[in-house]
Amino acid sequence: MHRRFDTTETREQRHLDGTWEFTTALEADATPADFPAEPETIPVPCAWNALADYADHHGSAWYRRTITLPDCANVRVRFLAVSHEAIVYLDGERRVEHSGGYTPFEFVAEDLSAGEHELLVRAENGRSETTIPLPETDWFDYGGITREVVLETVPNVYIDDFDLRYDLASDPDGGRTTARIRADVDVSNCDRETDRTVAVTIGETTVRERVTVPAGKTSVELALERPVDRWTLDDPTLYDVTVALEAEETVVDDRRDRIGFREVTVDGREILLNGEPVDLRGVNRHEDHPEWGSAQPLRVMREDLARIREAGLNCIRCSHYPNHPRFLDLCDELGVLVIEELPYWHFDADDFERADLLERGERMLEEMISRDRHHPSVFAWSLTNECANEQAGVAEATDHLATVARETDDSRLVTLASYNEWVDRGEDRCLEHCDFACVNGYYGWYTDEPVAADQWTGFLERIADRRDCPIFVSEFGAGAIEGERTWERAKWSETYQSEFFETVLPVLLADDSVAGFTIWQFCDTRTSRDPMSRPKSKNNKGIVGEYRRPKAAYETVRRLLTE
Ligand code: GCB
Repeated sequence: MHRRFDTTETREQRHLDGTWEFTTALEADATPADFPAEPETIPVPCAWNALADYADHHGSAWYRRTITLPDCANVRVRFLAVSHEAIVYLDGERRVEHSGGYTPFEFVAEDLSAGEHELLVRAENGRSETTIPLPETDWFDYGGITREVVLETVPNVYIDDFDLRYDLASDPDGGRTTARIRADVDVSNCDRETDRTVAVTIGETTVRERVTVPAGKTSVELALERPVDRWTLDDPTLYDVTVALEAEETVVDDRRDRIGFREVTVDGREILLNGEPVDLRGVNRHEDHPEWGSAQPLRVMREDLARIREAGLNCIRCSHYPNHPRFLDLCDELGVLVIEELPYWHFDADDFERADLLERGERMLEEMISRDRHHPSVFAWSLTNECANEQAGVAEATDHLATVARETDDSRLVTLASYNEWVDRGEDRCLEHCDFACVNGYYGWYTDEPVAADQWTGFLERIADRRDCPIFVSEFGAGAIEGERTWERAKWSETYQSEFFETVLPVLLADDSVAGFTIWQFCDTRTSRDPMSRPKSKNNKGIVGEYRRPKAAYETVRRLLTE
């Protein structure tokens, strides 16, 4: 069984999945009153560009639906993702705006009357010089309400959020592990000052603490009575967590989640999971599928993970943005490690200075950490990908983001993906802010010479000379058009791609400075980039095709990693 995100037992919770009214016909300055009398319809969640009618739509679109409340209520509406910019109206009144297509946002409306209410969303997937990501990326900017919308009623005093942090201690012989846990619980009050009891339950231990709102925040310390099983790759143990609000011993509100106990650290060239070196062998994965675009059903996520694990891979870099929380749930359950990333793709110093792009990225970082901090699978936050790391302005922005990441969550590693050229020339000024160094390398693809082991050995030596920390090859790969096989091993053939991994993987596996790698990439993905370098409008570097049919390279990777 699989958990639902945002679970609760006391709140009435509804997923607003289904058919919404929809229009792409409104001008940029339209208001809710302009919504047409006879609109079209669209499913939610859905990426509109995955539908034939809106395949090429880049710009704004409006969504509308009615919600019916049986009684007067306070209502919390949470959007798991709207790509990329959103403005939400309830009964014609603007309630919340959000920028960034991969992190959640919400609003709470108090004292709504029983009966019908109109929910309206303006979504925008056009990119500009003031969006993150910028207009130019190597993935497709699908638009729409691409993840679920959850509506729930909340009582007058309710749990807004909670954050669990823990310290683990093991017996000297490494046997029993005990956990000391701190739960920071935010309680919000929709009306008057009230006393409540906060009860936090993890596994079989419950701890209670009185709290007076609107003071609002309380911290509860727990030492779990029984030893805990650590979350490991072979045995990914998870514990249920309930945070409840009680009034006179009756539960009046609750929120539930799951947590796994594990420690991630670095030591010399190694990344340690629970104190033991872990060999990270992974793949980069975009949220993309020819039929669903970025709004993938759970079945696709499950099948992707099955293919990934079958190939002997235990790690995923969610390139280049926070993935669906259900995907992370699956990684928690299966014992797969995850690097999550912000969509700062190819930014230079001027980009970071434009408008409020640094503050906005900082907010995305906080939203990503706040959403995912209880997932044991997520072991690192990646701040940027291939930004102009040789520029002082980029180094400053990186330093700032790394500080925010560490202040918000000191239990995970911080990294970013640099590029082979800057590292080779000794010009990278950003990797020094990282706990481990991710470097993307494209020797044997974006170079004139065919792939050769010594290019890679030399490259790894040069990184190791420059950075005294674990080295992680975050991208390497070659394009292969599905079905293309050639005798002469020409670029773009499955033969070349397969030979590429046959050559490079053994070098990475044998090098002690390399703590891990993520292959570029899992499957072929749609892109809006230059068609000369992206045949069939795809990034063809998948080791499986767009429909997940294995290419020759998949079999090579599987053989090298599992046999
Ligand atoms: C990269 C980028 C990635 C691209 C990939 C490629 O370095 O990080 O987003 O898609 O190379 O295929 O060129």
